[in-house]
Amino acid sequence: MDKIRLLRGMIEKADRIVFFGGAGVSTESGIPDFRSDKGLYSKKYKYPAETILSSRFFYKNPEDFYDFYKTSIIAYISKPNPSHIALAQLERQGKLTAVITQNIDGLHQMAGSSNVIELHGSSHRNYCINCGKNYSLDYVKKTEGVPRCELCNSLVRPDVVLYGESLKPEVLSSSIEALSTCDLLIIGGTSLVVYPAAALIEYFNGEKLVLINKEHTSKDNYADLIIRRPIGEVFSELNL
Ligand code: CNA
Repeated sequence: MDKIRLLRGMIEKADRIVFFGGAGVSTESGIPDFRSDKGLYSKKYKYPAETILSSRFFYKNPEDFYDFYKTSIIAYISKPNPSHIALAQLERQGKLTAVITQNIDGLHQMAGSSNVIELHGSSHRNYCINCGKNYSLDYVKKTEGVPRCELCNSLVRPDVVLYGESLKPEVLSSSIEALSTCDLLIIGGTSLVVYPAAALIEYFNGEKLVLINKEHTSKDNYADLIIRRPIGEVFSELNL
């Protein structure tokens, strides 16, 4: 049987589906991932991308951080693709209980998903590190250079988890709850090398595990079905 039909059958049979995804879910929306051939880690910058996206670097060199962050990440945030749209549709059908994402682009919400657990936060939320005033993504995009607070002129930072920072406990606990109570887990567009996010899938204890990723991952051996194709194409063909 072809893999699309197999996956469709699993989705039909499941009552509680969770989707766990990463940057590969948004590459078909034009947002580069980190580790693909053309991903951000393959480009030459003044500093390695992992260094720039660390908490230590952010507070020491906000100019360089924002230069990279604005031109290489948030500039590309555009429109949801068929993966985001199909996952929102599955939630409306009462099949999908949660999307757990490592992405910070907000495209799942834009597509209409409501239970989105953002492991690494969101570029759509920003706040002043001194007084806590909130700012939109637009504010950050439109400010030249480093965004500063209108009230106290302090640094505004994205509500994203930078390297060296911890994931929020409530985000971890809701992910564990969703993963340990679903019967079908679909993992897609993630290299599964970023921890602790990748370790969360160990909490899955349900019937079927599906992996949709262009490349091999360390969890391939755990999967009941592996589809090594662009995930947007897979969801389009599913025709949910
Ligand atoms: P990654 O390490 O870059 O891995 C992406 C994986 O997806 C790779 O294995 C690719 O082969 C695969 N892939 C790429 N495109 C597709 C596609 N169309 N269909 C199927 N597979 C595809 O990214 P991870 O998410 O695993 O790493 C976690 C980091 C990346 C998180 O901290 C994110 O915040 C961060 N990130 C997020 C965004 C975003 O918000 N859109 C963009 C870039 C990086």
